[in-house]
Amino acid sequence: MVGNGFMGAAHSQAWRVAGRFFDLPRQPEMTVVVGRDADRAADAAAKWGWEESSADWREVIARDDIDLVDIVTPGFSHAEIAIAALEAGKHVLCEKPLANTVAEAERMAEAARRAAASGVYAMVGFTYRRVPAAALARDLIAAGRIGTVRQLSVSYLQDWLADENAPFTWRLDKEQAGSGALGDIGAHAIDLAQFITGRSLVSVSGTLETLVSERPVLVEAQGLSGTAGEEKQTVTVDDRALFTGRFDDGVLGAFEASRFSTGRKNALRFEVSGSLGALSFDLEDLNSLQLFDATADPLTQGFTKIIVTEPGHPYLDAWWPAGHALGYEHGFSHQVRDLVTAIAAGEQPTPSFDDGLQVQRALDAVERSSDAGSAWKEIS
Ligand code: 4PW
Repeated sequence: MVGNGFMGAAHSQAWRVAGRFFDLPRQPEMTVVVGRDADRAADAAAKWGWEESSADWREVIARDDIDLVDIVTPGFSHAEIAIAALEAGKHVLCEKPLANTVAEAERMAEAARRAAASGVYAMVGFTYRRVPAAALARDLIAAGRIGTVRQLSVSYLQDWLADENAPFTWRLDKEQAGSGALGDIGAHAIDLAQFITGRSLVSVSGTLETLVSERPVLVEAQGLSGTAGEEKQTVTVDDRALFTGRFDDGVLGAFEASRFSTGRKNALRFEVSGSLGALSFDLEDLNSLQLFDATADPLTQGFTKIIVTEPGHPYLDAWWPAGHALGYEHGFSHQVRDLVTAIAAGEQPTPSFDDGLQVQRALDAVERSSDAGSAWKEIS
């Protein structure tokens, strides 16, 4: 695993746990964790259970005992590491968004296509597809349970930047992160919308805005934020992204991504309305999915809260008895399960780098639209 921040912790837990709950065709071995700072990497190895640590990802990628490289670094380094790993014959799991630019994502997708021809696979980490309630929503929509999809809205709302004295972290730096709320969490909204509906966005119209343009420097990182210093640094990304998107079947979707939504901690939400019903989900209540059945008796109909913890629900067979809830971290274990299962079967895992590239193009189209006064832009 290359990277040892917050996402590194989440991925480490998944690599450790997945094979102990799911019956995997191959058992992951947590060989080396890589970090720029050797001491921090060594601490991460000891804390999260990696056999070794290193400060040199190139040396690690060249090793014969490494089969897969998991990239959990900021976006600016994804392309270089992923392409080198694929060319060295290693499978790759890469955090989202796939890259910082469309050009980088195109090179990554091309490298992934070449590698797949010899049975080496790449996957991008849109983890929320693997939240059981989201996977159930996809199944219900595909089965026609809400009829023809007519409209949807997807928002990803957080508030960790609402305090204007919250420090400047890499997620606020265009050079390192590519974009702000748009790529960091809006990318999840786009992927999830496409995943649950089985449709692709083809054009967008959007607006980006930066609400706080200077922040205190970071002294010590912790989770998404950290402790602030005295000096100031300029924010170079968007704080909030609002856009509408047209899908390939003509449906219009509404999207919002913000890290200024006071009181919303990690609210990835969707509501899909169809001719026979509707579905509604909120990641802050992730063990449930709301279903409205428009064909039911009007006197008793209403949104029904499905508790998504039954053994027959997606991914639930490996976990606890019904009603014993899952958390944020389980999506990462499900991701490991699906990735390892696909690799062992010699199949392309999803979402692929081509899927990641398509999301990257959508992000780019939103930026181009915002620059052009919200003009509609094709995703190409
Ligand atoms: O990918 C996203 C992040 O960059 C996450 O899912 C949540 O928001 C957690 O960290 C940020």
